[in-house]
Amino acid sequence: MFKFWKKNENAERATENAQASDSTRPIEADAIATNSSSVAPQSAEETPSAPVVPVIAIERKTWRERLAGSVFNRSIGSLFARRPKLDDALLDELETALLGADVGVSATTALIEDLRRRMGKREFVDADALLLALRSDLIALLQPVAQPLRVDASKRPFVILMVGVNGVGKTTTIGKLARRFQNAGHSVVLAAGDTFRAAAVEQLKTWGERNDVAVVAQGSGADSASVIFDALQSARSKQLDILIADTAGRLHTQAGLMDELAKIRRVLGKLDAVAPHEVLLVIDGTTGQNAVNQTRQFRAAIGVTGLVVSKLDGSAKGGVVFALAKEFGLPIRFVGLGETADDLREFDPVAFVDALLPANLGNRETVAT
Ligand SMILES: Nc1nc2c(ncn2[C@@H]2O[C@H](COP(=O)(O)OP(=O)(O)O)[C@@H](O)[C@H]2O)c(=O)[nH]1
Ligand SMILES: [Mg+2]
Repeated sequence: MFKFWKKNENAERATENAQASDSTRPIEADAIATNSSSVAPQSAEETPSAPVVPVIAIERKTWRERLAGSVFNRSIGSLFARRPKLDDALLDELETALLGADVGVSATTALIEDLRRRMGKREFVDADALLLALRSDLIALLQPVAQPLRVDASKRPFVILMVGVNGVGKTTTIGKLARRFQNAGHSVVLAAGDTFRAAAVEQLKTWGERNDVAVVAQGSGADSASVIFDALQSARSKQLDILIADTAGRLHTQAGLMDELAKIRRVLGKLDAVAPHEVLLVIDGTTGQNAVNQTRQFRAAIGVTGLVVSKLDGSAKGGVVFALAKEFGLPIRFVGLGETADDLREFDPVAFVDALLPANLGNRETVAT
């Protein structure tokens, strides 16, 4: 018995190690799979007698798997798994857990106040009922920001500018987006606007080669705005549908780099007065409350039309998504649930909340699958 348990523990550790090394491993071409081919075998394993699994159920299963390790999932999940009494102490514990999961003071206060008021009116029979109310409050908070990116075909090429601090996942997200748009039948070109580091241009070119997408680059040290301008000109002459432009990571303290973003907009404006048509700010889901600061700064420097929250798999706390929704109300276009090309998902509040607060706590019926 002991041996068997030990073996499992080792297996778990091996998986953890594999996951840890995964995060530093470059993405291999053969690791890129379509949504259906990567998730179908898992569901087939679990339900051998039911080969037809609704796509939405498979999708939600993936969200649950990827977010299972989040602080939100663990701390709030274990709080309710203890089957607590319905009292003020539960609300206090819940408040602490929400703050600890990066939900932020403003959103946490609003959520707890709503639950306290309804508890006072004896709306809940037990803690499970309160959990259900929390889940629907969380979904309601996110629903207004769940606005998918729609490529306006009248803007051709549709220009997407990717911004954010260093290492958040801009270049990776561009690779994922290129793949997604190509699968949807769009022609795509990428601009290597991160001219700060030679490695950044190479990284984008690798993604381009993998997806058979052209990359416009001038090498490191070039002027970012002029690279993106060239790419726009070339995309126009080739009548391509979408241009996605990479930029160097920058901090609000780097005034010169922040000014560069304004310059990119100015220069693009010479060809297309309303370009870029989408400015996507990538936020690393593991950064916590600093994400709020970053959003504020980039919004002031260039204007942001949509967010991508990356790295929600693994060690993310998960709660920062609520903080951002409450603070800014900016559309959350996509979330990153892993490093491969099929790990970019359109933001789905129900799947997200279901994954953070497991459906086996409380009433399963409320979480639609
Ligand atoms: N686990 C995980 N890693 C990601 C995700 N998105 C990006 N990364 C990793 O984050 C690291 C930095 O990404 P990169 O695209 O180079 O960031 P950039 O500096 O903003 O361009 C790389 O190792 C990526 O593989 C994600 O959704 N999940
Ligand atoms: Mg990059």
